[in-house]
Amino acid sequence: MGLKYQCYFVSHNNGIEHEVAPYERPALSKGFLLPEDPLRLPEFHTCVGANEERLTPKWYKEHGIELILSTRVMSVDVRRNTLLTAAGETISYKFLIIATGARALKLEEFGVSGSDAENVCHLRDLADATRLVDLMQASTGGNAVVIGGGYIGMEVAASLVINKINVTMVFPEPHCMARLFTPKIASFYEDFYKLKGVNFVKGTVLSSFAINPEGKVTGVNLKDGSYLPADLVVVGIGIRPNTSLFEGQLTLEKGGIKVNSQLQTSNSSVYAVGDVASFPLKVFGEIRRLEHVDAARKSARHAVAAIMEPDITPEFDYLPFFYSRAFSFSWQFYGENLGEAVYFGDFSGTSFGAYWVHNGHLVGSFLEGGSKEEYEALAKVTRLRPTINDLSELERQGLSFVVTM
Ligand code: NAD
Ligand code: ISD
Repeated sequence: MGLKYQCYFVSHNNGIEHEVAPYERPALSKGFLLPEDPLRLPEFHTCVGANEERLTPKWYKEHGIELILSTRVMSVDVRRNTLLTAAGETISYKFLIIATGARALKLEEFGVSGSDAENVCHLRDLADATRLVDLMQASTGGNAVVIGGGYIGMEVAASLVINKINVTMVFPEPHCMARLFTPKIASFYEDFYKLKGVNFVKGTVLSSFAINPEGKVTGVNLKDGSYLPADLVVVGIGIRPNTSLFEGQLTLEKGGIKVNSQLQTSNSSVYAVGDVASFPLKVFGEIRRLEHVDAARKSARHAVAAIMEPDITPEFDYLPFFYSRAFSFSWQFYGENLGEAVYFGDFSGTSFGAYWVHNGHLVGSFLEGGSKEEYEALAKVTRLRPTINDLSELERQGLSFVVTM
């Protein structure tokens, strides 16, 4: 086939990240952190999560794809269709797919220094996760502070508890997963985490690290004046797309590289996929950038189809999908959390959910503890955006509304 596959990683350090073939990041904040039977490469190379072929180095070779690892792209010239690598090699392309993803935000960007201390972790790549495992093993019975109440915060807090570490979570919002959850959904998870011993400190942020003469963080000072002792700190305060190679060359929007409904950027030879791409979300009629593995997989697949078969590839028509797993929980969300939330199921049990109704249409749905069939029905019906005239009838029908539709 003679296809040249340029594999470009942006990472925070010079760890093992650069030496391995692409992998599924969701594993890093879940199975990778478990104390027993942890997930390790090659078990989670790219696509394993989608029940497809595992893309090991052997797979790339067998498919005629040159996988260039340990190589940083220093600059790109989209007018000349070339990349320049740190090794001084110029690579020409007919088509370029940008999949540079995003980097973890650091507290330094909020004026707090010290996040490069040896016991402060971010979690974005394999090197970060490997370091976190080592630190967890050295901190059994000790105290961890988790900064941030989003995906990383919630998934890592659960793993820390499972690793027998005392956890305090600190975040500025009134409840966890503020981008997605309503207070009612959040309180279900927070109550469970509290039963597991997790302490929540909400409505404040860190003001400084307390650092000992050896350069180790011993605690964190919060803006509300309180102090939390820490043997380990995990920072999960969001990400920023890696766009710098393309700034001034391609159109940007919503912090990402703007693409059309074929994932094509403002330069027709260049496509962008995954966390870095801001794409037209047809269902909502606006440009969005989504940070989730499902959007990454599907946008990548679509970009390739658009390159290979431009005449028959339809517009990318994506329904936002997010999921998470922690402790024994597993939830899925489809669509958007706009309008009024209508709850169903047993919030004191193991399965419950919510619909979001906006301007008389069901636009979003959430389910904890569903079966494969229930999640499929949820996705199918949410995509249809059915008219909802009576919220109390929707509440009464609950999950059967989507299952029987
Ligand atoms: P996030 O956006 O999910 O959550 C960020 C959290 O940090 C929020 O609670 C926010 O209020 C808080 N925060 C922001 N500034 C803060 C500050 N100065 N002090 C304290 N808290 C602060 O981001 P994340 O949890 O860091 O996750 C990073 C990325 O990884 C995201 O793109 C996320 O979607 C992805 N991820 C997804 C999954 C999943 O889909 N299951 C799992 C892990 C990571
Ligand atoms: O599901 C996930 C997950 O765990 C991530 O880290 O999606 C994100 C990535 O940002 C998607 O590439």
